[in-house]
Amino acid sequence: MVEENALRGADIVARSLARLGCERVFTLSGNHIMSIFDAAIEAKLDLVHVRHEAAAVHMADAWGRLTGKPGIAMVTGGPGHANAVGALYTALGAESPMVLLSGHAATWEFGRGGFQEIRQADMAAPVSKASFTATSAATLGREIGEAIRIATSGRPGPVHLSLPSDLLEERVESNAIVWPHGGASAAPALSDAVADATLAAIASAARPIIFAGPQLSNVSGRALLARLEAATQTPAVILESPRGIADATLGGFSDLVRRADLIVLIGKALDFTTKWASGSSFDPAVRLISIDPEAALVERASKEMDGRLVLGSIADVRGAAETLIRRAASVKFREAGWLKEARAALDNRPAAWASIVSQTPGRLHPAQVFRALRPYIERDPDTVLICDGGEFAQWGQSMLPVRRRMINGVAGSIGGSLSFANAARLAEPNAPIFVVLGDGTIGFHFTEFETAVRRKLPFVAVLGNDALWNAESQIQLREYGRERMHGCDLTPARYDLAVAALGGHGEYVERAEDLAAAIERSLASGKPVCINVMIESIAAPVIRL
Ligand SMILES: Cc1ncc(C[n+]2csc(CCOP(=O)(O)OP(=O)(O)O)c2C)c(N)n1
Repeated sequence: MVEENALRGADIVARSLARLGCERVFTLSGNHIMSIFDAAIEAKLDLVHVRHEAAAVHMADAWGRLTGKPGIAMVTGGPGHANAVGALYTALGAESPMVLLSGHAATWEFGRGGFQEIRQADMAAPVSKASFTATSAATLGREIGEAIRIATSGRPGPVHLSLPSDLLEERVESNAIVWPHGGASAAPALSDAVADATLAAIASAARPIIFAGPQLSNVSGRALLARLEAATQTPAVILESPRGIADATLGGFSDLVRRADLIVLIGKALDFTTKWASGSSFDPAVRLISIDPEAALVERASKEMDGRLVLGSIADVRGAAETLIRRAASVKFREAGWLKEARAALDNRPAAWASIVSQTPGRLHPAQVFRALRPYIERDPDTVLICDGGEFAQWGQSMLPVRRRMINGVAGSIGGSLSFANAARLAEPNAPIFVVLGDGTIGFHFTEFETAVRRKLPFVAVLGNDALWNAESQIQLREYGRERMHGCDLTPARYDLAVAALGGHGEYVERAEDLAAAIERSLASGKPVCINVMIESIAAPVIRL
């Protein structure tokens, strides 16, 4: 307990978070941050403590993606920070509004070989929007506010702030404390003139396509994009997978992209996922429009397109979409033929998938798993679907409806899903939550099942167990030949029993006809669940028109 007329730096941090509406903190304890744990009692912060610092970041990332509000992760200095940093990579790719608060050696230890002292801000810089170290106890609140403001403004993303332990212990007179101001800074609005020029380019194109990024991948973003598609008669597609235009979610779309004559990027980087709109996947004459809150991405598009950028504009993504929809009402667009063709390509799935079965006794084909799972994902529009891993998850992405979905994103970083599920359950006490993941992937943060049991966070993880890191194994098969496949094998471990041992519920499935009952029992258990489904090792689906 501290006297109210003089607060510790730690109290300023905890109360600043509470003032800014961040009452939940994903964390793992450590010397440098125990003062904040102590201060969290008066500030009434809910400390969700986990089993690896990266899991705390993954949870803050998922919280940011699902709620649109900043997720907060807090870890100790040195090794705790180092463990957390890797997970920032995923949050950066997903453009997730989140803040990593890391404890840090005391300021008087800087550069002197202090306990767990390392240049933390430098370490986190490449994987965050901003990365800095607090400079005084009195201004800790302002710096927390600044970190949150940067994370939630413009193109959202992770921000790191290190908190030296002596500043957290220091007492500051209440009249000297600089408390944070809330709020994000809005990116500029798309001007009517640029909106009209964009719409004119779309109207005069024969086969335009709109690509959006993670900022529109939540429920409201998808609804907005659907309205933009309808208003402009132009296929509008989210690219959020590292497989880009070849993402199994997009059916046979990659074959159709080749014929596009105009691509409009709205909050989507011109990067490897778009194949930089060049090469054999694109018409060499295709033109581009880039609308993005980040000037550097508009500049990149201009440089890459070398004269084929019709226009670029720095603007807020959602506002831009709304403006385009509003002004599209007075524009005449082409007949619906191209849009119909594009939607047919996006919905295209081989007819054989409806009946494909395993050739291996005791193992299911991934298509059998997702045929059984589909009705459970479909029956509640609030269902959160989390896909993680390689080939098995790709089957899931292509066969399950996309409404509220989280995938590892353009970062292509596997392993976050069990943490995502925990955060999703905290954000959504009642929605069904399913995870689809591979047996390699489940190992990264397996003990998050213990967090889930401890915090009573039920979800159902459907594990495709082929005793293999199959995605990489498929690369070896393709590139180097069957006889050179090695280093990717696993055991057919009983992950279901391990989850039961941690206090959750486990199911083991070797036959397709047993899967539905296993899902029913899992949902009825009210516990965190692993359905360990033995599957054949099948390559990810490739859909051709
Ligand atoms: C953090 C990270 N490490 C490694 C990889 C490379 N990688 C991508 S998919 C994959 C295999 C996943 O195996 P599993 O979870 O069993 O799924 P499967 O492909 O067998 O369905 C690996 C190792 C990655 N993308 N991210």
